[in-house]
Amino acid sequence: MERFPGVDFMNFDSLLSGEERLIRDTVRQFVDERVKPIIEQCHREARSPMELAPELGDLNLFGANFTEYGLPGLGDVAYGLVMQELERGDSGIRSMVSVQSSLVMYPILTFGSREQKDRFIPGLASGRMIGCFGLTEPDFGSNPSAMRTRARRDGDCWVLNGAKQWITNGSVADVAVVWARTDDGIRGFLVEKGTEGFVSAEQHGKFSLRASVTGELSFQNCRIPKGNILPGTRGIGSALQTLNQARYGICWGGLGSAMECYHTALEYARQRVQFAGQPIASHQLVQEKLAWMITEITKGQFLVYQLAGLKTAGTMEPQHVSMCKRNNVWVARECAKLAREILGANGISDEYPVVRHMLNIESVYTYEGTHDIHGLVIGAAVTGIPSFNPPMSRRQAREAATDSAPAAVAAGAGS
Ligand code: TGC
Ligand code: FAD
Repeated sequence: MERFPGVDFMNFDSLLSGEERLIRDTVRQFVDERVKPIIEQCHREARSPMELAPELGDLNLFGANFTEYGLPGLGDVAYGLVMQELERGDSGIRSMVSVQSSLVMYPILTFGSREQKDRFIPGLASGRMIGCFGLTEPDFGSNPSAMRTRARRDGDCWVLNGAKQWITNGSVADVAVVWARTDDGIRGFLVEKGTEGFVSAEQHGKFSLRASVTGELSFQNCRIPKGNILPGTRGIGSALQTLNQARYGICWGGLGSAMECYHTALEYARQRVQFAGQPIASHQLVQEKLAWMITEITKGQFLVYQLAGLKTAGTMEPQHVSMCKRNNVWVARECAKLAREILGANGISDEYPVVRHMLNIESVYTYEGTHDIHGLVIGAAVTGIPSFNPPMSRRQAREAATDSAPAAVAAGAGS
């Protein structure tokens, strides 16, 4: 069994404590021994290796950065290194852990009642219970604030109507954290598998994240007990606060994917001989590609290390996470492309991990906020001007400043 030696051009390891290195190496070994031998087959069969969930639970990797309920309370660097190593195995494995930890356990621990925590956290931590996070809808991806899913209070119940799409683990989850519009703004709800009026189905035909289950959720007069609202949720901000946690993991995860592609390309280039008995690694054009990859990976490492520092200090802002997610996933995407070129025809074969990472990264580039949406978050932070909505004409802007704006817009007034 080949052991992954790590990618460390500028002695990044010197910044890590002995404990952080130990945690990283434990997960690295798990990935080499338990993920790598099965992952290409899972990818071929479009099968999520859910059998790994209890093993991940036994390694305390679900909710690893929380402290309640005996959870290990890993520091932010150690937690990031866990995500890095898991995503080196496959983005779907990192997704399995980050959805469960950051998108399900975090909102329950942060916004939930004591009863909800007692009921769900131990099962989720052990990997014997699976959770999912339903925010995206068929018509609302980048703009979840406009969601249509509704929850209406009726006696001792909440009644949900609507649909969610592209939900990681959606069709296998025991409990779904679902965001819905109420008379009191957007709130989070816990919807349990088997609840009448709640149906989930697997989405097929994905050419990316094939080793991860993606599902759609539908709610038709689905009645859930009033105690299943997450009482601390207040508007879309609670969902976005939750997303920050998962995006933080992806910032590190992207580096794991990039490292695997870089390492594979370097080894291949050293061994593959073309023209006059020389390895392709001896050619300047190949070296330039490797130099680009290792430079960007190294810059990405120092970027996330600083992000971890801000998170630990409590000064991490959403735009910091956006910069790191946007940059490191883009680096991973470019590294996958360059590695694939270096591998020639072998670059499109699943005998090597590169093409799987190349396909996976398209999802990672899109989910948890697309590359461009994160660019706009950074743009809004530096200019003070949010530009998510298309600019209005001067006339629309004038009308928006008056009370007659809705009527004028409804009447078709425009540029
Ligand atoms: P906006 O008006 O800007 O903000 C509304 C309120 O929320 C606050 N806020 C945040 N709070 C914490 N963290 C953040 N990142 C926040 N961003 C905004 C904001 O301060 C405001 O608070 P208040 O008190 O003033 O009301 O909201 P907007 O509706 O204009 O949205 C902005 C935008 C476009 C950035 C946001 O909608 C966005 O991030 N869109 C991307 C959607 C997204 O990322 N979806 C992910 C779905 S889950 C997923 O993909 C899981 S994949 C998992 C896997 O398999 O790994
Ligand atoms: P759209 O929002 O329709 O965007 C399409 C394009 O338009 C993008 O390029 C985007 O950048 C661009 N665009 C949109 N608005 C603007 C703008 N204002 N300015 C400039 N460009 C813009 N969601 C969940 O809730 N839970 C999950 O567990 C989950 N898991 C997922 C798993 C996978 C494999 C995938 C692929 C997606 C998952 N998602 C999940 C959904 C994901 O978060 C959304 O796909 C993502 O937020 C983008 O939404 P969209 O696909 O509807 O694209």
